[in-house]
Amino acid sequence: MITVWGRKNSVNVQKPLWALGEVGQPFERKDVGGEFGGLDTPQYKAMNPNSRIPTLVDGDLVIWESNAVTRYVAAKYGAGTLWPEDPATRALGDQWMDWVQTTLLAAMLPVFWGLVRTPPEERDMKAINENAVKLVDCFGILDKALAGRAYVAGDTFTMGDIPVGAMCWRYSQLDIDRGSQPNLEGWHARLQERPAFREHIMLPLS
Ligand SMILES: N[C@@H](CCC(=O)N[C@@H](CS)C(=O)NCC(=O)O)C(=O)O
Repeated sequence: MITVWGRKNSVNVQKPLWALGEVGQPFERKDVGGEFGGLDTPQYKAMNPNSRIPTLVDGDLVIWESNAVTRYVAAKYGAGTLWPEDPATRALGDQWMDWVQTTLLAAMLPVFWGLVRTPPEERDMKAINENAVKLVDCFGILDKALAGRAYVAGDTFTMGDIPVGAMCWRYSQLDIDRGSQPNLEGWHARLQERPAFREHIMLPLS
């Protein structure tokens, strides 16, 4: 049985949960991190020396880093669907997965933490507003890329939709001016038709 360690309101935990839901692979989830703590115990650090979530255990394999975990689930349990056989399609999925980590997160984190996890009287509204503009610009890049295609790597849903899709749900829930991003909105609506997206991603932000 696969075990995913991590609280369910962590976006990084939600990525592999969504992937597992897509491929219909049974798993158990253990609450650690946030209010549950438990990340600094010797037992947990033996699995994940970073004291971060998620960590996935599948038999003898222990793996961390949410996108690597998501890729593993896709490759092992979703060959031909989540994990495209065509290298070019897979590369496009990889591109958007890496883009979340290298580009999107830098704008998302100050806005998400500022508006969702910080009491109003303690918010740095200048930093939030500046990063909100950058965040909308980032999603504008994805909006343009989605013109004429149903999913980020082409006509079918793949692992590439998962990290950026999880971020897009949060983006859609933030009280910021997103303007009009019709391709992004259409793609996000398609994601919301997926049972695993509804179960693991569409949770209240706070
Ligand atoms: N790059 C790592 C980041 C992991 C990370 O920072 N996870 C956060 C939750 S989203 C965490 O462990 N926070 C500490 C906690 O929840 O207590 C990944 O993608 O897995």
